[in-house]
Amino acid sequence: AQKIDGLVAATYTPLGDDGTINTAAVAPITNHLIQSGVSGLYVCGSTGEGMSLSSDERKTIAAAYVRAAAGRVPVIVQVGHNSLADARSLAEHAQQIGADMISATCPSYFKVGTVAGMIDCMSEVAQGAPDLPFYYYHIPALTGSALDVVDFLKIAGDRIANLVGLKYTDTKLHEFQECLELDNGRFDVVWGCDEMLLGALATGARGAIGSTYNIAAPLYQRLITAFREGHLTEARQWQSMSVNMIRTLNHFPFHPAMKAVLGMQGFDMGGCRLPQESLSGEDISRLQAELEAIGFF
Ligand code: NAY
Repeated sequence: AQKIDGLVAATYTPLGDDGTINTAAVAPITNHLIQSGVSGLYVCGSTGEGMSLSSDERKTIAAAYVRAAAGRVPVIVQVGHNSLADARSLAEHAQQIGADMISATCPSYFKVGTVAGMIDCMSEVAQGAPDLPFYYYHIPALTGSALDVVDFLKIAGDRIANLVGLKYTDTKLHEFQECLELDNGRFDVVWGCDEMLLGALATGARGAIGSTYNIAAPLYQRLITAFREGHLTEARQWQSMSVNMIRTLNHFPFHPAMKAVLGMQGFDMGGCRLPQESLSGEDISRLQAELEAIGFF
């Protein structure tokens, strides 16, 4: 099966001034991301505010990114939903519109208590798009379900026909390595914590999905090249820049700040949906000054 390789941008959902989705902004950012070396798009995840959109809006945004990518890079649609029926219908839609892969979080209001329960939930979703590779989206900090993913893979691998791996958004490198090495590398396990990319590469990562690849893909490309060529000191310097950049972004609500940076780079993404509070004009100026001070611009 096709594996995820390189940097995949967890894309933003552009919003207009009135807070409705602005599909016209999808093509320009997509072209920019592809030109800056991104090798895939992950749509309607945490970054894309998938959980703050209606299912109709999610379908519209997914279709806009698939259309804009036009087969140049794979598009992975995140379809997780508290209603498994809705998740399944989003999966069906992703397959219909020609997305390349799907991924899903588990329900999160009521927590999933056991590996068997997780397999039941995820197989219902994955069956909506039987022709597409399925990645379980492990993000315990947001879903509150911190099941043992190694156990999940061991059992789910034979129960969910199209399960190919995980989007691993946690910080446990040892667990990530275990998932990667399970059954001689049977599963594609994709890294999701941008500020620890170097550690993940050292542990065996091939692909990574992240929000900051939207604004700084070249920085991370240099990190990967330095690592592959064995220049570890240089690779650490690039990672350290990323850590610094993320620390600065975290002085503000993170995703609204990221959207503001994309605005500074010429891509108007608008604000975020509540509960994420958008930045004021004054905040945006302060963010820009702070990023200039660390040499980002
Ligand atoms: C998603 O679905 O958009 C992602 O999970 C992308 C991964 C991001 N994690 C979260 C929790 O949003 O890119 C990371 C994260 O923003 C980055 O490492 C900065 O902390």
